[in-house]
Amino acid sequence: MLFPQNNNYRLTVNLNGLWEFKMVADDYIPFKRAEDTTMMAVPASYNDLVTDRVLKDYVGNVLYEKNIRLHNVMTRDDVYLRIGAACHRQIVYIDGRLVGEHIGGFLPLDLKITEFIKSEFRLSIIIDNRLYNTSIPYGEVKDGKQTIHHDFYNYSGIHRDVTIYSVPRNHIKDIVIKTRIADQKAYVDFEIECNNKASVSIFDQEENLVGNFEGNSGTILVSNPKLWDIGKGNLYTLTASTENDSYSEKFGIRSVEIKGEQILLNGRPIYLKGFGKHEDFFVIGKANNSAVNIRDFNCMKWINANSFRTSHYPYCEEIYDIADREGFLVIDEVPAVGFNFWSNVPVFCEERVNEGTLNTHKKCIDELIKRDKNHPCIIMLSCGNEAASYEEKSGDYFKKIAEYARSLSPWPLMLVENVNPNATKASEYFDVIGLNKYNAWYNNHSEIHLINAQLTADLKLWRDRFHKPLVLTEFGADTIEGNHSLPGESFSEEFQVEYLDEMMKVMDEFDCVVGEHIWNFADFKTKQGLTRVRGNRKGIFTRDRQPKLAAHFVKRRWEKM
Ligand code: BDP
Repeated sequence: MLFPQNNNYRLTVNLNGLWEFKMVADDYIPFKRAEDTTMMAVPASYNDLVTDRVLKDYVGNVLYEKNIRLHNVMTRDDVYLRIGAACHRQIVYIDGRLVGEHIGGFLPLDLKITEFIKSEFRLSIIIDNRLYNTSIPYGEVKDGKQTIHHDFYNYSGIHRDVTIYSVPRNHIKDIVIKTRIADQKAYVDFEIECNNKASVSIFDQEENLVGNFEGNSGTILVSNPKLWDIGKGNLYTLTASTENDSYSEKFGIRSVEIKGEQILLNGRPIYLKGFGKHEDFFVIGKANNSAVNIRDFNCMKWINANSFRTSHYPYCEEIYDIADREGFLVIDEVPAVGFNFWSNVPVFCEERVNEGTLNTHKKCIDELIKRDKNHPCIIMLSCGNEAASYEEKSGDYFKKIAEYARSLSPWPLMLVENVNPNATKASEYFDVIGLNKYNAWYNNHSEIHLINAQLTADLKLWRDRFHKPLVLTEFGADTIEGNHSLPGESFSEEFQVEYLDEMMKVMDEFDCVVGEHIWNFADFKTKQGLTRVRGNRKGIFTRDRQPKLAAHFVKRRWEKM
């Protein structure tokens, strides 16, 4: 899948802005223009734009509608509609005719609409925010009530750009780029999916031609390559051209391998410093916003972070583009979250996480790889977060997931675990194990003095059973900014510092711990609950991206590392 691009052969039209909007019944079909609509912003979650509970907590279908007029230039070619992401199911109609649908709230819908359009037409998009047992994230709907088992708000609506774009008939459909490095040389293997014959050129950052090739698949040698590395977003551009099309794709030259208990980038062991994040901000909810993205990267650079995990779903393309440019390492995660109910109810069984869930999970991995494959920033694919991996059946489930992902991509695979190391049936199938640890928070609350012995014993077990690299993918304490206490009591800014310090001291003792991702980069919205006062407050930054006390502590630590 290629991101829409403007050039001599391709044209994109952005449809962001105000749309007609209304809640609609499940059997609603937009045969005619909707009446009694209100205005809605795109991209945005609709939940925090309204002042009433009815729409804010709504479970079901909503309609987004707009009249579109296209320039003649567009209607001569093939025309596609792309919705970057909308939670969670999108059904598209043009002038009342069903065009197609896509399930999954965090990856694009990309539909050919050539046969449906005239120069002027009515575009209706129905968005369904319901999550079921065969969805990822996992959810249940009963009597109109949505239950979720994950800890972020079920923001709903169109969250990323809506675009109509034209491409020539017989256009370039996809470009896959893989790089190998040996003896100061790089080999760039590429495949161009196109019925027409392509010529391929590679340019460096200064736009010098460094190599070319005639043909749709091959290898271009780059001598003395400038490697992509942490903090060094050296990017090359591969341009494929045919008799009637052209597409330019950025890529980086770098290698990632897992060796023993280490992750190697360009042959060197690395240590991940950073965060589990969320796409979450005031008013706009889960919508992509370039300004927020830039602020986030600036905060991450300020604090000396080098990496983050896209917990708990694939983020907007733009975020990976920034990471590519800035030399940030990314663990890309699929939304396989909510696979644990924190009770004795079995999760991996016919009625809950089943064959249908497995198929959705695989489809999502497939779509993520198709979308993200050429980003040098991605060093790993995380296939799930905190599943009930102690259940016997989870082993077979995750074995299939890992095999499937490996058949599609060379990325190392991670599973994020929070179970007892002796209990997991799933970790053995993955290259790197992510560990979410909430010592002195959810267990032995506030007893910081227990962290050292407990975490040490735990990490030893993980190391000795698996001999794989371990990344502390989550550890954190809810902290209300401005709440101070001496000595630190839980929820105070002092406590967060002491807690992190104690956890990090233990991590420093283990060579197999190759990364620390604090939970979370910033405070974020969750469903309402007794332990959530205005959401999850484990952020090192507040929701409006200002540092808590711990941010200064972490900044000093990471500066030295
Ligand atoms: C973990 C989840 C994460 C939560 C976090 C917490 O992976 O999504 O937000 O705990 O409770 O269980 O803060």
